[in-house]
Amino acid sequence: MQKVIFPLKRTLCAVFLAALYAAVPAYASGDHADGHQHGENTDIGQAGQPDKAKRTVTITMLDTMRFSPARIRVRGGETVRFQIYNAGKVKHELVLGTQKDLRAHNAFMQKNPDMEHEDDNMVTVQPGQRSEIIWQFGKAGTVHFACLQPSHYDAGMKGQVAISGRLPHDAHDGHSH
Ligand SMILES: [Cu+2]
Repeated sequence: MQKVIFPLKRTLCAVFLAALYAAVPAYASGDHADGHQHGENTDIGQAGQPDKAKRTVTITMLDTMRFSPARIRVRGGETVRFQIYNAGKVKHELVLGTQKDLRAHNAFMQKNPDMEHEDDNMVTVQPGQRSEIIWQFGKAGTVHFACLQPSHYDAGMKGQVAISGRLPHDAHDGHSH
């Protein structure tokens, strides 16, 4: 894979991301469990283990600035293997995050358009290529995803993962379908 990384910009991005995610645990870890959530899930989950991924979801990136599908449903605690295919002719990304983080990150990316960045919750996919994110979702709520290539997010290249209650075999309330 050809990749040009500008060390300074990459560092800036790493610092920016570290600041972003450092701000999250105050809500996510819940030392003060007051249920104060504003409807925003601050727990986006964590990098998943490949052997725990029972389900594969294919997401296609399109030059119409869309992800297909853009709405995905998972269970709380579920580990999903996302196979992400760029069917377009330009580079796209998929970044998982809270809506607030993605908006902030997007604003930052507009000012630093050459920046390459990578972490467990994101991939950059060249035209015609595919990549993968294995992700374990946390508690019920919504995790957002977006392409942060310049102007793509603003053009609507975004989607949502709706997380429902925990997996049936994790529950102890006898609820089943
Ligand atoms: Cu894009």
